[in-house]
Amino acid sequence: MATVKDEAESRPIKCVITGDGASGKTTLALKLQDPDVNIASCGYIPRLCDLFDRKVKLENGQEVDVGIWDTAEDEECSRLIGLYYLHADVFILTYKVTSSIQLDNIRAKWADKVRFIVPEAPIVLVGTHCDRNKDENMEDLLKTVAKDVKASQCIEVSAKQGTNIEELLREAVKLGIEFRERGEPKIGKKSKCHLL
Ligand SMILES: Nc1nc2c(ncn2[C@@H]2O[C@H](COP(=O)(O)OP(=O)(O)OP(=O)(O)O)[C@@H](O)[C@H]2O)c(=O)[nH]1
Ligand SMILES: [Mg+2]
Repeated sequence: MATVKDEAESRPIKCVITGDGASGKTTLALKLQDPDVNIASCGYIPRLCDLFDRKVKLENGQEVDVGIWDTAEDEECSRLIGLYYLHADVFILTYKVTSSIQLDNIRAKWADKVRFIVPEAPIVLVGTHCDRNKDENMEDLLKTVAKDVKASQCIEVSAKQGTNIEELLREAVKLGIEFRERGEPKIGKKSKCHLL
C-alpha cells in the first residue's frame, strides 16, 4: 500500500517561475512545456497563474514529470503568490538581460518572497531575452545578486530563439530532485553562473 511519503515522492517536480512583470515568464513557461511551440502564433491567452505539465528525460535516461508553474505580477496574483510557491521543489527567477532593474529586483524582492515560503529551495537565476543586447554592468551585478540570494545556478535563455531552454529545464529538474531527495540543495556551498 502506498504511503503518504510515497505519494509525496511521486508528485511531479514543482518548478515555479516568478519575477518582474514582462520579464518573460509566460513565454518561457510555454517554451519549456513545448520547445517546438511558435510563441508568436500559439494564440495563448495569459491568465493569472498557470500550470503546464511536461515529461523530461535526464542524461541518465530517467524520465521525470514536471509541473511548470507560471505566475504573474498582477495585484490579485501577488496576494495569492505564497500559495503558488508552497511545496515548490525549485524556483526559476526571471529577469531580462536588458534590465539591471529587473535583476536587482530579484535580490530586493523575489528571492525574499520565495525564501519566506520555501527557505531552502534551490533558485535558478534566468536571464531572458538573451537574443538582445545586454545592459552594461550586467555580468558584475549578476555575480553579486547570485551570491546574495544564494542561487544554485545562473542561465541565460531566449524563448524567442529557443536558446538554452532544454538545458534550463534539465538543470532545474536535477536541482528539484536533489532538493526533494535530500532536503538540502547545494545553496550556500557555491554560486556558479553558467552563462551558456
Ligand atoms: N526578444 C525576446 N522577446 C521575448 C522573449 N521572451 C519573451 N519575450 C517577449 O517579452 C514580452 C513579455 O513576455 P511575457 O512572457 O508575457 O512576460 P511575463 O513575465 O509573463 O509578464 P507578466 O505575466 O505580465 O508578469 C512579450 O512581448 C514576449 O513576446 C525572448 O526570449 N526574446
Ligand atoms: Mg505572464
